[in-house]
Order: sequence, then structure tokens, then C-alpha cells
Amino acid sequence: MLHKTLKSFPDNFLWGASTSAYQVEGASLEDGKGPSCQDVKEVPEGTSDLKVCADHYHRYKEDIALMAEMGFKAYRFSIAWTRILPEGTGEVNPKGIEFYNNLIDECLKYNIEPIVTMFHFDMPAALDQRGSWSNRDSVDWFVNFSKILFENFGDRVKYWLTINEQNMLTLVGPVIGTMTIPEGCTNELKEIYQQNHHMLVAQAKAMALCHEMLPDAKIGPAPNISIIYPESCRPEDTIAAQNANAMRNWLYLDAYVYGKYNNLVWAWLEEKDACPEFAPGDEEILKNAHPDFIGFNYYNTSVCKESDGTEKGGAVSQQENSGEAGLFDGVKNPYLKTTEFGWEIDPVGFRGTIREIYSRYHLPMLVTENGLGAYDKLTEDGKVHDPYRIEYLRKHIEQIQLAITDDCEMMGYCPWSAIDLISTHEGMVKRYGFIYVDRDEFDLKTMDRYRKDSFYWYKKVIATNGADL
Ligand code: BGP
Repeated sequence: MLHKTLKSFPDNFLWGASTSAYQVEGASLEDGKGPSCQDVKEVPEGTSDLKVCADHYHRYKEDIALMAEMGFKAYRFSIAWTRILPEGTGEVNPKGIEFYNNLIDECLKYNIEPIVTMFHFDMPAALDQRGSWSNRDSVDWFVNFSKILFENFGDRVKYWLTINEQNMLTLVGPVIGTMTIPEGCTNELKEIYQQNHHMLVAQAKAMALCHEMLPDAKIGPAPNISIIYPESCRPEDTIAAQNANAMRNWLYLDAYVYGKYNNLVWAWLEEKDACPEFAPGDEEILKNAHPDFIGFNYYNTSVCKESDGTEKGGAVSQQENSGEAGLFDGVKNPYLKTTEFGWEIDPVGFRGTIREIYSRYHLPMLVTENGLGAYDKLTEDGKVHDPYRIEYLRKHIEQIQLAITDDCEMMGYCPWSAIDLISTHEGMVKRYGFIYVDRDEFDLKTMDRYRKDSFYWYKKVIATNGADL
């Protein structure tokens, strides 16, 4: 649709940015924190470990002051499960509660709305040893953790996100360092979708609990959603794209919003003898979740064509999928440029994704991630010139405005990331922040913060509520 007049961003639009605990905090075993799966995993070759990251744990005051200077209305961060419960269950670590109390209070001091992700890729190592999400008890572990969060922080936190990118935990667990398959497992696919089922039940219970304990709060999921195009108008390619979309996107959102499994994925799992087992009551639990909004991460779209029937290896990163035998084959998009790290850039697909989500689910949407990873350079006079990031963000924000003009309900925009941090598998050199952190992959240097050009640009965007891009 071509609009002659664009609608403005709503007055209460939540401009901000995101981080996650294990990628930004550092202090990975300090003040009683237990190890998470990220702390014990093998570090990808050539990349830093997660002991220091951006040292946000010690420098959060300085960081939040910089976010306030940019005019942030919201800051999306995650709470490290193992800071609160070092073993995942059992004793609460008072120092962990204290840290997040301070972090939340620091945000509120500047009228920055804290948006809390309850789980961002960091399963407690102690629970990993007990089978992680394969263990049915994981539902209780997560609900117990969420109750502690609601009790301690619910008086001040009004926006909650359950599980970050559950679809990527399921599709690319090994890439993001989260996959645990129990020894002796004979049907890996079934195991993975059983884990996924436990996550679905766990987050549904956490949502219901949030509504019960904190009637004024809002809670939603945060999957990674982006539409997948058919390569051509061959009808077979459209069927393939429907398969791929069901597998990547709708399986998750259908379950979160309608409490139902997507029929295309269910039929495929049936064929593979990989359907998850339901415990008594699960159906009811899934139906009673009722998210208040849909949080979602968007980086880029992808393309597929009819499967030639051979194994292609499935998803290879959060944004790339080589295909699933019998369902679809992944192909490159010849119309799009890529980032330095090979992810395609598709702002128009962002609008398309927003429209598609809204027409399927009719819930307000919060963009919980979006952004461009690049090798930024600090100049001798302390500047970081990142016009490529400004261009990426500008083009995506333009598309949000078009989607708003299409009458899609948008609550806010929290790109990735507020500050430079460690990538899921490509180290410190893949930077996303508005704030530069002076460290290299292995040399911690000064750890000083510098405002990138995009910092000043985003400040202006927020000050004008998106009118001056
Ligand atoms: C998302 C994750 C983030 C983040 C981002 C960028 O999938 O939720 O944790 O890191 O992608 O990805 P990467 O770090 O792989 O570049």
C-alpha cells in the first residue's frame, strides 16, 4: 500500500535498545553467581570467553547514564538465572537480587522503563546436568525462577519477556551454545521438539502466573520472526515457503497466542515419528497463556524453493537455513545486500513481517531486537563513524512507520544492542552497539565507553519521536 500521509509514532512509543546478561555483564562467576551453559561451553575458536564481556555488571551506572543521554524510554535486558539461583533451583543469592534491584532502580531514576527478559540463552549449568529442557522438571524450574522474579522485581517492572528466541534454541541450539542432548538418545529430532514443548509449557505457565501475581504488568514472548519468501511464483515454491514459515515462525506464535500446534509442523513431526509427548493438562496450560503483546527480534528475511528431497543440513545460524529435506531448500536472495557478516539486509521485509504477524495474531508488537553487526573502528580522536548502522536503522524505522500507517499496533523499538557486547558465536569484533567499548577480542584495553555517530543520530530520532530520521 502506498500511503500519502504517514501516521506518527505513538506518544508513548518505547524507544530503547537491548542487551542480554551473558553477553554484556561479565563478572561471570562473581558475587555468588553460578555457571550457566554459556560459561562452561567450549568457546568458538578465535573468540573471547564471557568472563568480562562489556563489564556491564560493574559499569551499569555509567552505561545507563549514557542510555539516558540518548533519551531512552526503555532498556531491555535479561536477568541471569544463575545470579539469582546459582544452582538453578534452591537457595536464592541475595547479591543477585541486589544487582538487579540496583539496575532496575538506576533505569527508573531516568524514567527508563525496564523490559526484562527472563531467559536469554543461559540455562544454569547445574540444570544442564539434570537434562536441561529435556527434563520435564524444567517446566517447574522455570516457573519457580519466574515467581522469584515477579516477587522481587514486579513492583517496578511492568514489561516482561519469557524466553528469548525459543525458535532459535530449537533450530540452532549448537550454534548459540545451548543444545544438550541426553546420552543414549535415539531420536534426536523428537528430543529437540520435546524440549521445545517443555519450553512452550513453561513459558505459558509463567505468563499465567504473571497475570495472577502482577495484574498491571504485561508479558509476552520474544521469538526471532521474519518472513520467508518463495524463490519464484512456481506454486511448488509457495508451498515450500509455507512449510519454512510454519517451521521457523508460526509454530511458535501459534502456540504462544492460540495455545495450538501449527498443523504443518505437526504433520511433519508425525511423519518423522518426532511428535512431543503431552503431559496431562498441557493442552489446557497452553490455551491459558494469553500474551499481552508479541515481542519479536527481526534481522532479515530469507528465501526458499521446493525441496529436491535431499538433506541440506537445516538452519546454520539464526538467519540462515540451508533447508529441510522434503519441506524446502534455502536459497540466497539476489535482490539484497548483506552485512559484513553475511546477513542479508531487508528493511521492506521488516514491514512485511510486522503486517503478517499482526494479521495472524492481532496483538500489539514490541520489536525486541534488530540491528547490524560490523567491525567498527575507534579513531585516534575517540570517534566511531558508523554510517552503515545509521542507514540500516533508519531504513528499518521508516518501515515501522509505514507499518503503523498500515494500522499495525507497535509498542516500541529496542534494537540490538544498546552497547557493544559479545556476539552469540562471532566474538567481540561483531559489534552492534550505539556505545563503543574499548576492548578487543582478547585484549581488554581500557574498557572505556565512546559515543558512536549512531549514538547522536539515535538521540535525535528519540527526541523527535521518530519525526527526524
Ligand atoms: C539474536 C540473539 C542475540 C544476539 C543477536 C545477534 O539471535 O537474541 O543474543 O546476539 O541475535 O546475533 P549474533 O550475536 O550472532 O550476531
